[in-house]
Amino acid sequence: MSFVEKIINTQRSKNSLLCIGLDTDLKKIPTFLKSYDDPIFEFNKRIIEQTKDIVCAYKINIAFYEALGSTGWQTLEKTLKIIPKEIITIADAKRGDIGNTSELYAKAFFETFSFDSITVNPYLGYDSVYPFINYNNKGVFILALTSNKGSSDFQYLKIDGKPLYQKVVETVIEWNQNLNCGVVIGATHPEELKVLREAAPSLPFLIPGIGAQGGDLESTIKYGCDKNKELALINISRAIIYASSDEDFDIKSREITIGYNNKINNIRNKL
Ligand code: OMP
Repeated sequence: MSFVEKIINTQRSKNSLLCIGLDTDLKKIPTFLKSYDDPIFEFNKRIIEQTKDIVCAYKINIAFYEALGSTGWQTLEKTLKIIPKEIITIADAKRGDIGNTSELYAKAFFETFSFDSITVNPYLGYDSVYPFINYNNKGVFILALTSNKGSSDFQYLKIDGKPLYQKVVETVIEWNQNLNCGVVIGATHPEELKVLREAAPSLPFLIPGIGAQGGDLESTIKYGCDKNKELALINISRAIIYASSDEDFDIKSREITIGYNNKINNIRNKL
């Protein structure tokens, strides 16, 4: 099964385009969890337990784990083990380096940690991305147009009359021989999202920026989905996982997740 087929199967079986971001920060989790040996794992476990039936993916932002040193890597490993196999795991690592280094990054995230997919920065070009896409049953989400303010510094620069982000998307279509590539496009850029979906009708789009960053859900779904109303993975991190700091924070996160899922599916039904 190709990576794109795995996305489609999971989105259909869960009836969900939602990806929860496990950007788990010791400073933000409920205080009562701090008496556990591994508070971050305890937090992730409860969020996963409460949401695994209503999401298609979990995106683990590696920064939040590597900042903790060796214990962070252990927490990451334990978290990955409790995510059901049919759900897509994304290592949000934003890697990319000269070829032999990228080979080891790919080995780290695809073999040592057995993630299904990774985010990759394309700045170093094809030979830096190839080691990831060469794992043909693993997914590679390539940064095209990021959600942050600084996206305007380089990504909008024109090359042969086209913005760089568009050139990236067009190039990823060429790189996608194994049907295992996708692109990252911020929900904060709805007009650009529309143009990019027209240019790339069958690429998976990982779309962060809903919730804390203020992206508009309606236009994100309308413009980000493919013709079958799928293939957009809508990532939400803080607005879901930090829904409450009470003991029942996980129940609250479930309620918020159901709310987002219903809203997304209502918008899809009207497309
Ligand atoms: P929230 O704003 O809390 O929902 O988190 C967004 C998540 O998506 C964080 O893990 C970011 O690192 C990530 N992200 C962006 O916010 N913007 C981007 O353009 C790309 C990413 C990403 O690659 O996931």
